Amino acid sequence: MPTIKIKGMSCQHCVASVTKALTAIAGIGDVKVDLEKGEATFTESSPVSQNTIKDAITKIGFEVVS
Ligand SMILES: [Cu+2]
Repeated sequence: MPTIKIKGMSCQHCVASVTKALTAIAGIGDVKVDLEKGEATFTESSPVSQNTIKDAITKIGFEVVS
């Protein structure tokens, strides 16, 4: 299961925004965001490029750090 590190999340509202943004990407499902670790995990039903994910996160004001 892919895991990404996200910088800038501080509350459950951020978690909800990130979850929504990731879920909206075609091919990504079962998104789980861990606020304390600053991580998101998800499943891919089809390959999704790192850039697509980074763009979606950057667009809502956070940063993918790995
Ligand atoms: Cu927040």
